[in-house]
Amino acid sequence: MSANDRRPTGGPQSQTYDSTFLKACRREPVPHTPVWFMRQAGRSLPEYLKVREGIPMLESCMRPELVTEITLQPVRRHGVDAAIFFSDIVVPLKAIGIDLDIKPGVGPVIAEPIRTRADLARLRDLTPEDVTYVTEAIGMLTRELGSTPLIGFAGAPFTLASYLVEGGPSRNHEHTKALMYGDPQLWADLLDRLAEITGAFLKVQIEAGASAVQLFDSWVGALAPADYTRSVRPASAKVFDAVASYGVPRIHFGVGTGELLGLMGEAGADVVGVDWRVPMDEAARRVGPGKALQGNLDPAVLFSTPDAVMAKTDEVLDAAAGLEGHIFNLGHGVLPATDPDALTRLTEYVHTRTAR
Ligand code: 1CP
Repeated sequence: MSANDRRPTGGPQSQTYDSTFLKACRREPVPHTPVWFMRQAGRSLPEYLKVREGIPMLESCMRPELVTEITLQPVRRHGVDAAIFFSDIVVPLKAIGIDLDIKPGVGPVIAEPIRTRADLARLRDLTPEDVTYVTEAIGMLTRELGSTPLIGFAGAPFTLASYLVEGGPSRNHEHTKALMYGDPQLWADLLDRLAEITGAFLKVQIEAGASAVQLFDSWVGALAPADYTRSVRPASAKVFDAVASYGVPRIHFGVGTGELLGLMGEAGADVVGVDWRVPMDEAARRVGPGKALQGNLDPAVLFSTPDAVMAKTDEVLDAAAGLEGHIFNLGHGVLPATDPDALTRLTEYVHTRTAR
């Protein structure tokens, strides 16, 4: 089933159905181009730093009231068209008992990396009881958000595998690729396990009220198309299939994925996220008809002058002008030192320039 198919009859998703963001995801006409920013909550906001003070990252993801407050902060401040649930891609792994931490200034660190068949047994199924704090937070959030959609998210199997196999952030993904090429069956089984867990985690978020989901395959741009098709796409497709029947838009994004855009769309996304390296019109050619696109201002542009930001934004909007569905976003997450006022101005600028 595609995201276009049906209007929900009740619950939070019926309140957000006519929002500009969801219309653009469904490639319907919109009053203006909707805007949200990956990593819109977080260190760029002083109000975030204040409420997070003294609370470790993973712990803050498990406190529903704090999650609600942090998720709402960028919506209040910037007037963006969608909220993204405050959490992290490793939260479901923590929830099934993997010993990991999110280290400040580093990112996720895994105590014992997963590299052998015996290690696979540590990746048990995720049940809704493992993440009751997610269900609770999304319930609180959707009540507060009303007609503003909440985007749920998860890490895609490849990107999760890269953290689990490397043991932490990695530039070259050596261990991950060694496993992928050296033991294709173990690799396939690992990705399949992760697809089950990720699919279950997205279901929890949709059942709780998320109106769209984004699958982040942040680091899959490290792969050549043939390897992606053979070794990754089946698992990503399994995740998209797991949530297809809900009819909520499914967004797929990765960094440096210019050569993979068509294949990532074929994995089952309704919306394909584009980083800043490929112009939106070229991205549309690569993805083909029938999908909306999201992107793609270089987040570093926001460190430039307001005039330069507007000029670069015009380039994005002009390149996206012929698309059936466009959601404006950055080409990757908001950089921590970004001036929040630049994001507010950018949101207003896109709304005004695209008003129709
Ligand atoms: O203490 C802190 O503040 C830690 C910083 C931080 C934050 C605010 C991390 C550690 N994660 C997050 C929240 C987060 N992570 C969000 C919600 C915020 C929002 O978007 O409004 C989201 C969507 C994520 C998803 C995430 N985590 C991704 C995919 C998105 C992307 O940026 O590509 C990835 C790759 C991660 C791993 C991760 N978690 C944290 C860091 C610093 C990293 C990246 C580490 C690395 O470079 O490998």
